[in-house]
Amino acid sequence: MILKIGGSAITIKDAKEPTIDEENLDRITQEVSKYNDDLIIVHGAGSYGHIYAQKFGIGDVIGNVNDHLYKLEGVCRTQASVQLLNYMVCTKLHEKGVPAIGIKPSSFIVTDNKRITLCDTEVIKRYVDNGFVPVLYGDAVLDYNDYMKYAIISGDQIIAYLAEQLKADRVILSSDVDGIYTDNPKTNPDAELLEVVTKDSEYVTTANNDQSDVTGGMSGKVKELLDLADKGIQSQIINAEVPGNIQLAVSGQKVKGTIIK
Ligand code: IP8
Repeated sequence: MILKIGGSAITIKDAKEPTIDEENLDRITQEVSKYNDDLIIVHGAGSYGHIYAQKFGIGDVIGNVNDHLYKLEGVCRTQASVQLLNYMVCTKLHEKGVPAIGIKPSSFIVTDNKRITLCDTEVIKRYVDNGFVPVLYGDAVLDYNDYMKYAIISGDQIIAYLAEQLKADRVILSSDVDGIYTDNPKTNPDAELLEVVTKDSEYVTTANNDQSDVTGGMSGKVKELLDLADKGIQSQIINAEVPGNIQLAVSGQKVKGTIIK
């Protein structure tokens, strides 16, 4: 099983600087610890990644030499910040008895035009086979496109890639909303949660303007998951902010949310 823990659930995403949501991290890792079969966790970056990625314009076309120097600093700062978050997530998982192994995506993934092209999953697979729980995350990586040189990959792109390569049985993506709606539930009281979304569904994904999200928020997630569904792997979006949801979902029980197939 591949589980994405949304960055908006474990960090305060609209904070002005990287800020952890201690309470949620503690609860979510506790819920995850109830699962004891093959598992890969991927977490989002929340305020640990998006603030830097946006400030330094990582993934934008590089202008002059000074701009390149600025981007170098940005890649360093983004990587260091999300790695720190990963360390905190893994440490919390260890406290709950989960054999979590932090794996730095930028050390073995290269993108081409922001899509993963180089990524050897053998190490991840071997960790899983030995009973570990690899924990990856959205990161700033090298990109083969010489105009941009660097890119941000979301945890969502990573889960879709790993799910396909490692033939995952189940993919769960937890975020800070219940799922996908027919319309914006904040502005339309008649908006309904869709239990199932396919590429033919009519749905609306909302953006929260207070939060910097360089990887496309919910619409980016749905796109990744619809592509995955096209390859025959269905997934489920659930709300990690609701206590008990992750535990129910990982144990295969019914949870409010949206299935993408
Ligand atoms: O939070 C974004 O990953 P996401 C990664 O899964 C960075 O979209 C570094 C902003």
